[in-house]
Amino acid sequence: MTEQHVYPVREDIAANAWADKEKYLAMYQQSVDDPEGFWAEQAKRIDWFKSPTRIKHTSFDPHDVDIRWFEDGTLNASVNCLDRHLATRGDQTAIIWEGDDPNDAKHLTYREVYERTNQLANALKALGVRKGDVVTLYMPMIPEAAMAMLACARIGAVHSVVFGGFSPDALAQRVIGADSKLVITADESVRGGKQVPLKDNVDAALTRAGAEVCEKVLVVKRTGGDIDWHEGRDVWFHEAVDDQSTECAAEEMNAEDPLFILYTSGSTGAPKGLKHTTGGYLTYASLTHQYVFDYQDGEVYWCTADVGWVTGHSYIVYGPLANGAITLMFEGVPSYPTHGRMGEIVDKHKVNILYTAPTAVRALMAHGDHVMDSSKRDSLRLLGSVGEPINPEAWEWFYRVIGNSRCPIVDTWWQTETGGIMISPLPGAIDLKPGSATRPFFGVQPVLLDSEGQVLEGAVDGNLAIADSWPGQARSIWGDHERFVQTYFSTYKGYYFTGDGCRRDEDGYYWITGRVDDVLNVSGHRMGTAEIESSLVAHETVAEAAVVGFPHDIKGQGIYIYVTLADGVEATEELKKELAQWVRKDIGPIATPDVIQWAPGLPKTRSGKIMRRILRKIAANECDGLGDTSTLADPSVVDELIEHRANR
Ligand code: 6R9
Repeated sequence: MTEQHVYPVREDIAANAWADKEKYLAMYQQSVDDPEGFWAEQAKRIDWFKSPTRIKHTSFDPHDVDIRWFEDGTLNASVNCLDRHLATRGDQTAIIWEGDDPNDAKHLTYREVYERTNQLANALKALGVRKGDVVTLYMPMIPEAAMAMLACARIGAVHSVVFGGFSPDALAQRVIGADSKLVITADESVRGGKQVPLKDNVDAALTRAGAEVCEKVLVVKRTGGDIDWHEGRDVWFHEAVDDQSTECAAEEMNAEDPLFILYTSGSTGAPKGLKHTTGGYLTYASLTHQYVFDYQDGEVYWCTADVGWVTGHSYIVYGPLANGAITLMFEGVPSYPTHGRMGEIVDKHKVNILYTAPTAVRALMAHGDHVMDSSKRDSLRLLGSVGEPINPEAWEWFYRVIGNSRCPIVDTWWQTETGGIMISPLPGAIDLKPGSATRPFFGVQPVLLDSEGQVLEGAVDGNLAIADSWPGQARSIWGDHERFVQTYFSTYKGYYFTGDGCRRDEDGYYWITGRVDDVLNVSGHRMGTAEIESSLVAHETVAEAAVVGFPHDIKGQGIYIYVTLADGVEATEELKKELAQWVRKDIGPIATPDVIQWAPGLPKTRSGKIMRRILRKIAANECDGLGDTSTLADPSVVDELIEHRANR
């Protein structure tokens, strides 16, 4: 462990930062001693129609999980992201868009985004969208995606963004689950020089049983590629929007009215639509964006995530725009047309703050230091990491090569469920240790517990839970509050359980060790093993399947699959390929299996539970330390699996 290596706060950063050491400690202390007072003060960063007087009403009691913040306040998120900046920075860039093609870029000012968003909001109304309706977005990384989110917010519709890499079935499941009447998409998206048929995927999704709830499809013309047209259902975005008025009165929303749903994977069952509400979420996204990235007026800020993930919601759209920041949105992939692209974009747009994922850093690192030779990256001041634990080697490389040994790295731990960053350094306040997310943000009280639910003190390893509510927290699972309670509040009574393991060191720093449940993290994307397994068993040749993660140099975790075939089916290499394609098509490219091993039998307890612990060890090639196998119904299956381990 390279834990001894500490990077002290840079004095020049501390001198101008929003928080130095003393200020962080004082604010943190107040935030936990007097949450009401602290958050009442912080809520003033938001423009309210009616300011909240009731600040915090939260219970983690499993019999009555009830989370409300600022509950008598009213506001509109799009007003906070757009209208309130017009007077002071109407002509300042809000969004820098960098296309997949390096020759494609544009700048949109706050006024331009405001006007287009209002037009779109009017168009949505004309298409029959009303307050409380769910609108599904299945879009490329183009400014229209951000504007669609804000237009929904403006009229009180709830957006549900589905990552553009998901399959038609995955999209259909989410459209149906949210009872969504309208989908906004594009003809095609462009990534790495290739077209992705978004509209075709929507067409396919809407043929699935139940998907007829969706009545309208609004289509942005991105490439002009060939698409099918469903008269009466499909509407061109430009035709619906161009003639609308650039003024649309903003709906007055209660702080606890839903702002969006975002589906994410859990350890069991279908993906869950986490429900985020308006007042607490926006306050938290904007406060964390300011302090964690130490955002200073006029700086160019680039988060490389996709808007299909929570990181894109909070740190491309809502946080930065609420703060009047310049946010860069990149359509493509970091390896196209060359591996130097990320650095070239930094130089081209003079990016000051770069927020990316460990998997992207490791992919670059694999090409050696010269991969960054095509850029200087002199404009960078701060780096950020999110999505999975960053191993100290990748951290050091990120710091030395991308950041020219000059820029602090904020390693930000958080989740779809948390709405915003929870554990992270503040660059002017907290010394860095490569691989550690360091310390909690204001209002966040991390707790480590053992498997019996005992709270652990001091330097120790445990399961990470949070002791009290913070405003950005998800309020429920859409349409299934009971599942919300079960998933997050029943493991440890009185706590929110994160599903992550974590170590606390002697200095009180937190080191996230990864998921302790059956959730995989592949290139920073969350995937439930159960989702992949149920996809496989739906194939006629498969009797049973077990999915585990294994250590992967670039992706962090790879997908390793054990398949038991149905009687009489021949185990061929062709079939392996077919099954890999099947999963890819069913869920999306991010779920493509890395390894498939035939398993005549799976290790099970006598009660029939698959012992994943053993399968994980075999997949990681740690066959010596399998631990206790005495509870297995048939221990010989393990020897068979070890003997035929898939060669990698
Ligand atoms: C924001 C986001 C959440 C899971 C989370 C954890 C892992 C995210 C991390 C990290 C270590 C970090 N994770 N950031 N692990 N260090 N800085 O990624 O949300 O997609 O919901 O994933 O990702 O395991 O529980 P989401």
